[in-house]
Amino acid sequence: MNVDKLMIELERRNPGETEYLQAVRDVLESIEEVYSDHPHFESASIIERLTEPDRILTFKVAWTDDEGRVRVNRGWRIQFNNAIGPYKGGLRFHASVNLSILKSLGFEQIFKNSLTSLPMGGAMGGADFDPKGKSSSEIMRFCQSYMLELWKLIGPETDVPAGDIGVGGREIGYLFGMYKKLSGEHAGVMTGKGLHWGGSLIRPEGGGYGVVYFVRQMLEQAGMELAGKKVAISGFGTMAWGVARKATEMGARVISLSGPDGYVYVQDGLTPAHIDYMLELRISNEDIVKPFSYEFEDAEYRPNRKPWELPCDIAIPCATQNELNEQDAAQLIQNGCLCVCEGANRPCTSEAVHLFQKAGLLFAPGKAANAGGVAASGLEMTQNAMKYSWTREEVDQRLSLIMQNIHASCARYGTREDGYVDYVRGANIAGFLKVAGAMLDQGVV
Ligand code: 2IT
Repeated sequence: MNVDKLMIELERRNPGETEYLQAVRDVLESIEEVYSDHPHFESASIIERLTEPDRILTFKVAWTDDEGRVRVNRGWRIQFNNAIGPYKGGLRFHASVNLSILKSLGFEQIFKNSLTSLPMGGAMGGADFDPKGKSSSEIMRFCQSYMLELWKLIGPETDVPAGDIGVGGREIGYLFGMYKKLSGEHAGVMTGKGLHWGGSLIRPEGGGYGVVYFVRQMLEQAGMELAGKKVAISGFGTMAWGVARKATEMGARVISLSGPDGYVYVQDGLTPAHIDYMLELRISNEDIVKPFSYEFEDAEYRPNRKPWELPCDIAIPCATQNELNEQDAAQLIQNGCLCVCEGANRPCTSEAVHLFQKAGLLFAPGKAANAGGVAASGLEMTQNAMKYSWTREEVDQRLSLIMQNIHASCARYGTREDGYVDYVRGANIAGFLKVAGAMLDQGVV
């Protein structure tokens, strides 16, 4: 495999899609060796086939705001690869959404889902709709209009969307309601559903819990433990909430949260009251963490700054792509950080990742570490198929086991001769081999 040559061709076919091209390059660099070791990958053009999504639906979403004005957004669903199971992945509603970002996320999702060991292909979708400041009725009308197009593409055995940034339980409810109306079926066509209509216990927490289970494994492998560690996190959404809950429960001290306008520093660590308040912030559609400093005396609001300036043992970026750059990485390293684990999808720039690895920090990419979210989705699909619900403990146990297995796969393919585990390389190779093997078995389709 010649990575540069493949990238030139990809750039020609996908001009300007920076995020997507970077996501592909990172995977290609990791798998170069195993690809060349197996000539049948090359002869079956596995890379060329993997980097071209099976299909992309782009559609208009017209809806009426509370003032009676008609608004128009653009919606997408990218069905990337279904070699190992039905297309599976989130929907993101955010002003920044574009085709390149969704393709980068959809591409990553193929490998992430493969790592979970559950039968799920890769997909991603969303809209350039900004939920900030919108009323619940506006959100409902938007979701209904979105589903008017999406429903033709999805199904429990075809494509099973879930949430992502801007799409939580409320939005899944509105989307699912419209799907049910249009299809006439109460089917397991989405995950993240409400508990009383097909949802799974631990799905909302799954992503965050999974990240903490993964960090526990990384530390254990390196002869350390989570209890007593100082943890800086960014974000304030479902992922940050789940991480804060589980890390605190396991005896770590979580000292920050953040929004686009700055971060909140809590010296003694978040308490259950702080963590519960995170849910209120989300429900109010508030995208800044400033209200924490009104609500809690011990929460210090630091506007227009990032939590990566805080001395900490562990950093867990849980906000969005490229939120942690080279300077942030240098600062964390200088402050003696031991471990960086991605809660969000691609929050660390490639330059930041290289710095962490060069400095010998433990670093885990989102496609391995945050796979607990989609793994819990997979467990929701299983329960829907059985028309049964597992208890909280049953789901949590399965999730914990899945995260242990993902860690073991990363270590298996990513451990260097000097003993350092390159989790990026391990995750990419383990995720890739399974999908590539399935594609080979299934012929040219
Ligand atoms: O990034 C992710 O893995 C998700 N947004 C969850 C996807 C899913 O289908 O649960």
